[in-house]
Amino acid sequence: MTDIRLTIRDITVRSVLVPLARPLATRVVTIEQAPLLLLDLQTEEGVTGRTYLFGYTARGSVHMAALLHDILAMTRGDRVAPVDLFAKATKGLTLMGRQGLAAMAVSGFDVACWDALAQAAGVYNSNGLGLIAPEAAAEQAQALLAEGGFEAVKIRLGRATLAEDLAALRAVRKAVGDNVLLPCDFNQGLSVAEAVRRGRALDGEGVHWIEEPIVYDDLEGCAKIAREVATPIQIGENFYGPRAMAEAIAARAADYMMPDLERIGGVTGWLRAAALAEAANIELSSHIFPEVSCHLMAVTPTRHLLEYVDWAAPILADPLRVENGQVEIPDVPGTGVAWNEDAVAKFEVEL
Ligand code: SMN
Ligand code: MG
Repeated sequence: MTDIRLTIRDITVRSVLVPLARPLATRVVTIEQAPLLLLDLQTEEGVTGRTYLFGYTARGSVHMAALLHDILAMTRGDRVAPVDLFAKATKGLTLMGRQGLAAMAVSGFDVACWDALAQAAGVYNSNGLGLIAPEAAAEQAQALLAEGGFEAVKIRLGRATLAEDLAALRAVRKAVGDNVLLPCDFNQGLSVAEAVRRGRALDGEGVHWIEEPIVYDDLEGCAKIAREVATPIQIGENFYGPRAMAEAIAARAADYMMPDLERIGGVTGWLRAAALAEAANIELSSHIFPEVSCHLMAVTPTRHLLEYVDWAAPILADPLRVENGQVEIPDVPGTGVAWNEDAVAKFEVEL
Protein backbone atom coordinates (compact mmCIF):
# COMPACT_ATOMS: atom_id res chain seq x y z
CA MET A 1 0.00 0.00 0.00
CA THR A 2 1.29 3.45 -0.77
CA ASP A 3 -1.16 6.31 -0.28
CA ILE A 4 -2.99 5.66 2.94
CA ARG A 5 -6.67 5.74 2.17
CA LEU A 6 -8.53 3.25 4.28
CA THR A 7 -12.29 3.03 3.93
CA ILE A 8 -14.67 1.77 6.60
CA ARG A 9 -16.45 -1.41 5.54
CA ASP A 10 -17.81 -2.99 8.70
CA ILE A 11 -17.51 -3.24 12.45
CA THR A 12 -17.95 -6.56 14.19
CA VAL A 13 -18.49 -6.62 17.93
CA ARG A 14 -18.22 -9.63 20.21
CA SER A 15 -18.97 -9.77 23.91
CA VAL A 16 -16.85 -11.90 26.23
CA LEU A 17 -17.06 -12.44 29.99
CA VAL A 18 -13.57 -13.15 31.28
CA PRO A 19 -13.43 -14.58 34.83
CA LEU A 20 -11.38 -12.35 37.11
CA ALA A 21 -8.56 -14.02 39.01
CA ARG A 22 -9.36 -11.52 41.80
CA PRO A 23 -13.05 -10.60 41.80
CA LEU A 24 -13.46 -6.88 42.53
CA ALA A 25 -15.86 -6.16 45.40
CA THR A 26 -16.90 -2.50 45.46
CA ARG A 27 -19.39 -0.64 47.63
CA VAL A 28 -22.00 -0.78 44.87
CA VAL A 29 -21.44 -4.05 43.07
CA THR A 30 -19.04 -6.99 42.85
CA ILE A 31 -17.47 -7.67 39.47
CA GLU A 32 -16.75 -11.40 39.07
CA GLN A 33 -16.10 -11.36 35.36
CA ALA A 34 -14.65 -8.72 33.04
CA PRO A 35 -17.31 -7.83 30.47
CA LEU A 36 -15.27 -6.97 27.38
CA LEU A 37 -16.63 -5.89 24.03
CA LEU A 38 -14.18 -6.81 21.27
CA LEU A 39 -14.19 -4.44 18.30
CA ASP A 40 -12.95 -5.32 14.82
CA LEU A 41 -13.15 -2.43 12.37
CA GLN A 42 -12.82 -3.81 8.85
CA THR A 43 -11.69 -1.65 5.97
CA GLU A 44 -12.21 -2.14 2.25
CA GLU A 45 -8.43 -2.33 1.92
CA GLY A 46 -8.14 -5.42 4.14
CA VAL A 47 -6.65 -3.75 7.23
CA THR A 48 -8.54 -4.44 10.47
CA GLY A 49 -8.39 -2.03 13.42
CA ARG A 50 -8.97 -3.63 16.83
CA THR A 51 -9.60 -2.64 20.40
CA TYR A 52 -11.88 -3.56 23.29
CA LEU A 53 -14.24 -1.69 25.56
CA PHE A 54 -14.98 -2.48 29.21
CA GLY A 55 -18.71 -2.96 29.75
CA TYR A 56 -18.73 -2.76 33.61
CA THR A 57 -21.90 -4.90 33.78
CA ALA A 58 -22.68 -8.02 31.80
CA ARG A 59 -25.28 -6.06 29.81
CA GLY A 60 -23.05 -3.00 29.41
CA SER A 61 -21.46 -4.44 26.28
CA VAL A 62 -24.90 -5.05 24.75
CA HIS A 63 -25.76 -1.34 24.97
CA MET A 64 -22.40 -0.22 23.61
CA ALA A 65 -22.66 -2.75 20.77
CA ALA A 66 -25.97 -1.18 19.71
CA LEU A 67 -24.35 2.27 19.68
CA LEU A 68 -21.43 0.96 17.64
CA HIS A 69 -23.88 -0.34 15.06
CA ASP A 70 -25.36 3.17 14.90
CA ILE A 71 -21.89 4.66 14.47
CA LEU A 72 -21.18 2.19 11.66
CA ALA A 73 -24.38 3.24 9.91
CA MET A 74 -23.17 6.87 10.05
CA THR A 75 -19.65 6.17 8.80
CA ARG A 76 -19.73 3.16 6.48
CA GLY A 77 -17.83 4.06 3.28
CA ASP A 78 -16.03 6.98 4.96
CA ARG A 79 -12.28 7.43 4.85
CA VAL A 80 -10.58 6.36 8.09
CA ALA A 81 -9.68 9.88 9.29
CA PRO A 82 -10.09 9.48 13.06
CA VAL A 83 -10.37 13.12 14.08
CA ASP A 84 -13.10 13.80 11.52
CA LEU A 85 -14.86 10.54 12.35
CA PHE A 86 -14.76 11.30 16.07
CA ALA A 87 -16.56 14.58 15.37
CA LYS A 88 -19.05 12.92 13.02
CA ALA A 89 -19.92 10.08 15.40
CA THR A 90 -20.26 12.45 18.37
CA LYS A 91 -22.47 14.79 16.37
CA GLY A 92 -24.65 11.92 15.25
CA LEU A 93 -25.34 10.92 18.87
CA THR A 94 -25.63 14.44 20.28
CA LEU A 95 -29.41 14.67 20.64
CA MET A 96 -29.50 11.34 22.45
CA GLY A 97 -26.77 12.57 24.77
CA ARG A 98 -23.09 12.51 24.04
CA GLN A 99 -21.83 11.36 27.43
CA GLY A 100 -21.88 7.99 29.18
CA LEU A 101 -22.39 5.01 26.88
CA ALA A 102 -22.33 7.15 23.72
CA ALA A 103 -18.96 8.65 24.64
CA MET A 104 -17.60 5.19 25.44
CA ALA A 105 -18.76 3.77 22.11
CA VAL A 106 -17.29 6.72 20.19
CA SER A 107 -14.00 6.31 22.04
CA GLY A 108 -13.80 2.61 21.17
CA PHE A 109 -14.55 3.40 17.55
CA ASP A 110 -11.82 6.06 17.60
CA VAL A 111 -9.22 3.66 18.99
CA ALA A 112 -10.08 1.04 16.35
CA CYS A 113 -9.72 3.69 13.60
CA TRP A 114 -6.29 4.74 14.88
CA ASP A 115 -5.24 1.10 15.14
CA ALA A 116 -6.20 0.49 11.50
CA LEU A 117 -4.25 3.55 10.38
CA ALA A 118 -1.24 2.61 12.47
CA GLN A 119 -0.96 -0.72 10.67
CA ALA A 120 -0.92 0.78 7.21
CA ALA A 121 2.14 2.94 6.76
CA GLY A 122 2.72 3.67 3.07
CA VAL A 123 6.36 3.99 2.23
CA TYR A 124 8.68 4.77 -0.66
CA ASN A 125 12.26 3.77 -1.18
CA SER A 126 14.48 6.85 -1.23
CA ASN A 127 17.86 5.15 -1.34
CA GLY A 128 20.09 5.96 -4.29
CA LEU A 129 18.53 6.95 -7.62
CA GLY A 130 20.58 10.10 -7.98
CA LEU A 131 21.60 11.95 -11.12
CA ILE A 132 22.86 8.90 -13.00
CA ALA A 133 22.50 7.71 -16.60
CA PRO A 134 19.01 6.57 -17.72
CA GLU A 135 19.91 2.87 -18.08
CA ALA A 136 21.57 2.82 -14.67
CA ALA A 137 18.58 4.64 -13.14
CA ALA A 138 16.15 2.14 -14.66
CA GLU A 139 18.14 -0.79 -13.30
CA GLN A 140 18.53 0.78 -9.87
CA ALA A 141 14.82 1.61 -9.63
CA GLN A 142 13.90 -2.03 -10.24
CA ALA A 143 16.36 -3.22 -7.60
CA LEU A 144 15.11 -0.65 -5.07
CA LEU A 145 11.49 -1.70 -5.57
CA ALA A 146 12.36 -5.36 -5.17
CA GLU A 147 14.17 -4.73 -1.84
CA GLY A 148 11.00 -4.65 0.25
CA GLY A 149 8.16 -4.98 -2.22
CA PHE A 150 8.04 -1.20 -2.53
CA GLU A 151 5.42 0.34 -4.79
CA ALA A 152 7.05 3.77 -4.86
CA VAL A 153 10.57 5.06 -5.37
CA LYS A 154 11.97 8.60 -5.48
CA ILE A 155 14.05 9.81 -8.38
CA ARG A 156 16.33 12.85 -8.20
CA LEU A 157 16.04 15.23 -11.13
CA GLY A 158 17.85 18.42 -12.14
CA ARG A 159 20.27 17.32 -14.83
CA ALA A 160 21.80 19.98 -17.05
CA THR A 161 18.84 19.88 -19.43
CA LEU A 162 15.16 19.02 -19.31
CA ALA A 163 15.75 16.48 -22.09
CA GLU A 164 18.21 14.58 -19.89
CA ASP A 165 15.76 14.56 -16.97
CA LEU A 166 12.99 13.29 -19.23
CA ALA A 167 15.23 10.56 -20.64
CA ALA A 168 16.06 9.28 -17.14
CA LEU A 169 12.48 9.53 -15.92
CA ARG A 170 11.09 7.74 -18.97
CA ALA A 171 13.68 4.97 -18.70
CA VAL A 172 12.68 4.45 -15.06
CA ARG A 173 8.95 4.55 -15.85
CA LYS A 174 9.42 2.00 -18.64
CA ALA A 175 11.32 -0.31 -16.31
CA VAL A 176 8.94 -0.13 -13.34
CA GLY A 177 5.56 -0.01 -15.10
CA ASP A 178 2.60 2.32 -14.73
CA ASN A 179 1.50 1.44 -11.20
CA VAL A 180 4.65 2.47 -9.32
CA LEU A 181 4.55 5.94 -7.74
CA LEU A 182 7.48 8.11 -8.78
CA PRO A 183 7.97 11.22 -6.64
CA CYS A 184 10.88 13.34 -7.90
CA ASP A 185 13.21 15.76 -6.11
CA PHE A 186 15.06 18.78 -7.57
CA ASN A 187 16.80 19.53 -4.25
CA GLN A 188 16.21 23.30 -4.58
CA GLY A 189 18.20 23.39 -7.81
CA LEU A 190 16.06 25.42 -10.24
CA SER A 191 15.04 29.03 -10.79
CA VAL A 192 11.33 29.82 -10.60
CA ALA A 193 11.08 30.16 -14.39
CA GLU A 194 12.95 26.90 -15.01
CA ALA A 195 10.84 25.12 -12.39
CA VAL A 196 7.66 26.19 -14.15
CA ARG A 197 9.10 25.06 -17.50
CA ARG A 198 10.28 21.67 -16.25
CA GLY A 199 7.24 21.24 -14.04
CA ARG A 200 4.87 21.70 -16.96
CA ALA A 201 6.89 19.25 -19.01
CA LEU A 202 6.58 16.74 -16.18
CA ASP A 203 2.82 17.18 -16.01
CA GLY A 204 2.32 14.57 -18.70
CA GLU A 205 4.74 12.09 -17.16
CA GLY A 206 2.77 10.75 -14.19
CA VAL A 207 5.13 12.03 -11.52
CA HIS A 208 3.67 11.66 -8.02
CA TRP A 209 5.08 14.96 -6.76
CA ILE A 210 7.77 17.54 -7.57
CA GLU A 211 9.89 18.14 -4.49
CA GLU A 212 11.78 21.35 -3.65
CA PRO A 213 11.99 22.70 -7.19
CA ILE A 214 13.56 25.97 -5.90
CA VAL A 215 15.22 27.34 -2.76
CA TYR A 216 13.06 26.30 0.14
CA ASP A 217 12.47 29.75 1.61
CA ASP A 218 11.09 31.45 -1.50
CA LEU A 219 7.48 30.78 -0.55
CA GLU A 220 6.12 33.17 -3.13
CA GLY A 221 8.12 31.40 -5.86
CA CYS A 222 6.91 28.02 -4.62
CA ALA A 223 3.31 29.28 -4.66
CA LYS A 224 3.69 30.46 -8.26
CA ILE A 225 5.02 27.06 -9.31
CA ALA A 226 2.22 25.29 -7.41
CA ARG A 227 -0.32 27.46 -9.27
CA GLU A 228 1.19 26.94 -12.70
CA VAL A 229 2.14 23.27 -12.56
CA ALA A 230 -0.53 20.57 -12.30
CA THR A 231 1.68 17.94 -10.63
CA PRO A 232 1.56 18.42 -6.82
CA ILE A 233 4.47 20.42 -5.40
CA GLN A 234 6.11 19.03 -2.26
CA ILE A 235 8.21 21.01 0.24
CA GLY A 236 8.97 20.83 3.96
CA GLU A 237 12.26 19.10 4.74
CA ASN A 238 13.68 22.56 5.51
CA PHE A 239 10.89 23.85 7.74
CA TYR A 240 12.47 24.95 11.02
CA GLY A 241 9.59 24.53 13.46
CA PRO A 242 5.81 24.47 12.97
CA ARG A 243 5.65 28.24 12.40
CA ALA A 244 7.62 27.84 9.16
CA MET A 245 5.04 25.34 8.07
CA ALA A 246 2.17 27.64 9.06
CA GLU A 247 3.77 30.34 6.89
CA ALA A 248 4.09 27.97 3.94
CA ILE A 249 0.44 26.94 4.32
CA ALA A 250 -0.66 30.58 4.49
CA ALA A 251 1.35 31.32 1.31
CA ARG A 252 -0.13 28.24 -0.43
CA ALA A 253 3.47 27.37 -1.22
CA ALA A 254 2.88 23.66 -1.87
CA ASP A 255 0.24 20.99 -2.28
CA TYR A 256 2.04 18.44 -0.11
CA MET A 257 4.37 18.90 2.85
CA MET A 258 7.08 16.72 4.42
CA PRO A 259 8.57 17.91 7.72
CA ASP A 260 11.89 16.58 8.90
CA LEU A 261 12.13 15.29 12.48
CA GLU A 262 15.44 17.08 13.05
CA ARG A 263 14.29 20.47 11.75
CA ILE A 264 10.59 20.61 12.65
CA GLY A 265 11.36 20.24 16.37
CA GLY A 266 11.49 16.53 17.18
CA VAL A 267 8.36 14.65 18.18
CA THR A 268 6.84 17.75 19.80
CA GLY A 269 7.34 19.86 16.68
CA TRP A 270 6.06 17.07 14.45
CA LEU A 271 2.83 16.72 16.41
CA ARG A 272 2.20 20.45 16.08
CA ALA A 273 2.98 20.32 12.36
CA ALA A 274 0.62 17.34 11.96
CA ALA A 275 -2.20 19.34 13.54
CA LEU A 276 -1.54 22.23 11.14
CA ALA A 277 -1.57 19.86 8.17
CA GLU A 278 -4.82 18.34 9.29
CA ALA A 279 -6.48 21.72 9.68
CA ALA A 280 -5.27 22.77 6.21
CA ASN A 281 -6.17 19.37 4.68
CA ILE A 282 -2.63 18.82 3.39
CA GLU A 283 -1.08 15.37 2.96
CA LEU A 284 1.99 14.98 5.15
CA SER A 285 4.97 12.82 4.27
CA SER A 286 8.16 12.39 6.27
CA HIS A 287 11.78 13.21 5.53
CA ILE A 288 14.45 10.58 6.32
CA PHE A 289 14.66 9.20 9.95
CA PRO A 290 12.19 6.42 9.06
CA GLU A 291 12.77 4.64 12.39
CA VAL A 292 11.07 7.46 14.33
CA SER A 293 8.99 8.94 11.53
CA CYS A 294 7.04 5.68 11.08
CA HIS A 295 5.59 6.08 14.58
CA LEU A 296 4.81 9.75 13.95
CA MET A 297 3.18 9.04 10.60
CA ALA A 298 0.97 6.48 12.34
CA VAL A 299 -0.59 9.28 14.42
CA THR A 300 -0.71 11.87 11.63
CA PRO A 301 -4.30 12.24 10.40
CA THR A 302 -3.31 13.31 6.85
CA ARG A 303 -0.30 11.06 6.48
CA HIS A 304 0.85 10.32 3.00
CA LEU A 305 4.16 8.51 2.36
CA LEU A 306 6.99 7.60 4.69
CA GLU A 307 10.44 8.21 3.20
CA TYR A 308 12.54 5.09 3.68
CA VAL A 309 16.32 5.26 3.73
CA ASP A 310 18.50 2.50 5.16
CA TRP A 311 21.34 4.82 6.14
CA ALA A 312 21.26 4.08 9.88
CA ALA A 313 20.47 0.38 9.48
CA PRO A 314 24.08 -0.83 9.89
CA ILE A 315 24.43 0.65 13.39
CA LEU A 316 20.99 -0.35 14.70
CA ALA A 317 20.39 -3.47 16.79
CA ASP A 318 17.07 -4.04 15.05
CA PRO A 319 16.79 -2.12 11.78
CA LEU A 320 13.38 -1.21 10.41
CA ARG A 321 11.86 -3.93 8.25
CA VAL A 322 9.94 -3.30 5.04
CA GLU A 323 7.92 -6.11 3.54
CA ASN A 324 5.29 -6.02 0.80
CA GLY A 325 5.72 -2.27 0.55
CA GLN A 326 4.80 -1.79 4.22
CA VAL A 327 6.94 -0.76 7.14
CA GLU A 328 6.61 -2.97 10.15
CA ILE A 329 6.17 -0.43 12.95
CA PRO A 330 8.14 -1.84 15.90
CA ASP A 331 5.77 -3.09 18.57
CA VAL A 332 8.04 -2.20 21.48
CA PRO A 333 8.08 0.47 24.17
CA GLY A 334 9.63 3.62 22.68
CA THR A 335 10.71 3.96 19.08
CA GLY A 336 12.70 0.73 18.93
CA VAL A 337 15.98 2.54 18.24
CA ALA A 338 18.85 0.70 19.96
CA TRP A 339 22.51 0.59 18.97
CA ASN A 340 24.40 -2.35 17.57
CA GLU A 341 27.44 -1.58 19.74
CA ASP A 342 29.84 -3.73 17.71
CA ALA A 343 28.89 -1.84 14.56
CA VAL A 344 29.08 1.51 16.35
CA ALA A 345 32.63 0.66 17.51
CA LYS A 346 33.55 -0.24 13.95
CA PHE A 347 32.31 3.02 12.44
CA GLU A 348 33.03 5.39 15.33
CA VAL A 349 35.24 8.42 14.60
CA GLU A 350 36.65 10.98 16.99
CA LEU A 351 34.37 13.89 17.95
C1 SMN B 1 17.82 14.45 0.72
C2 SMN B 1 17.76 13.94 1.98
C3 SMN B 1 18.92 13.85 2.75
C4 SMN B 1 20.12 14.27 2.24
C5 SMN B 1 20.16 14.78 0.97
C6 SMN B 1 19.02 14.90 0.21
C7 SMN B 1 16.60 14.62 -0.16
C8 SMN B 1 15.39 13.81 0.19
O1 SMN B 1 16.21 15.95 -0.26
O2 SMN B 1 14.35 14.40 0.31
O3 SMN B 1 15.49 12.61 0.28
MG1 MG C 1 14.17 16.24 -0.68
